[in-house]
Amino acid sequence: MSETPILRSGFVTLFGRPNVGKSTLLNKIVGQKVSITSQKAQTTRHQIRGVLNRDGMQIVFVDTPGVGKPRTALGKRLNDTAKEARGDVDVVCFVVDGRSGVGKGDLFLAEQLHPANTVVLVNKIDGMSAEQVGQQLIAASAIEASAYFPVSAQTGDGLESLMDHLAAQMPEGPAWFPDDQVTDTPEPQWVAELVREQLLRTMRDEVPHSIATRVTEWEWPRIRVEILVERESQKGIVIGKGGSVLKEVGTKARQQLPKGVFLDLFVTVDANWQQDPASVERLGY
Ligand SMILES: Nc1nc2c(ncn2[C@@H]2O[C@H](COP(=O)(O)OP(=O)(O)O)[C@@H](O)[C@H]2O)c(=O)[nH]1
Ligand SMILES: [Mg+2]
Repeated sequence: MSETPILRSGFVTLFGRPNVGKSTLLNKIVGQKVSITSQKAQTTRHQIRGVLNRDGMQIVFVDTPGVGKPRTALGKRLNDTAKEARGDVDVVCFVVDGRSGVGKGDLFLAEQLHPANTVVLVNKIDGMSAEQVGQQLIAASAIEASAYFPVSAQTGDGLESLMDHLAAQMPEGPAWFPDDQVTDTPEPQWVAELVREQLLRTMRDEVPHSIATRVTEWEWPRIRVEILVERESQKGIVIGKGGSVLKEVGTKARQQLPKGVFLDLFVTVDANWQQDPASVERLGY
């Protein structure tokens, strides 16, 4: 940790509908994968913090679960998590998807924001024409905010101007994290997340929402991860023929961990984990 006092610091929340690219943005901004991403809704279930240190400044970005209509105890918990994250922050980056277009869902969510500390990010502009970007910025202007930025979380386009803008909004404050720390997700939770990410990317549509993961044993370099599903039939899908799916998931997750880690994955059926607030709580969501 350096001795240089941090003069400006603050919290910036990434908020918006599922799949608009909030987690991809966070990873790009902090320059390291700290939040898992996929094409499925409900990928992000925890509040994930990523820290950006720049000369004399520290910004803590908070990634949140996308907000939708809750149908289960898990869905409700995720919405609460997103709301909590917006409570006490300096800036809210409200992210919309420039490709699918700004829609009613975005406008509905945006009603809860305070325009003075809201910045709208029109994301996914890579591959969009200047005209399309312009149209989406006009559509986004229906959301009351203090600034609007076209960005691409994938290429990093537009993020420099965004960072300059955010830097100017940061109040004087302490360093919330040591300057070599990029995130505060505990290691076991991160390993469980990497496994869940691979499951999300491998499974077809219905199964992913039924899946939860958690580390049950941590005896370095051996880590045992439990995969919870809701139905017996899903257990078969997750394991795959002769264990093929589980093996692929394990291999891809392990590639992102330090060399020599031994990942031991096993599947259990818990019919109600999503409906039962106690289960949701136990899983740490
Ligand atoms: N083309 C493109 N795709 C993106 C961009 N940002 C995110 N995505 C994709 O959009 C999907 C959802 O991203 P994710 O970060 O998980 O969205 P979240 O639910 O808002 O956190 C993933 O498949 C990402 O690869 C972008 O700037 N350009
Ligand atoms: Mg996410």
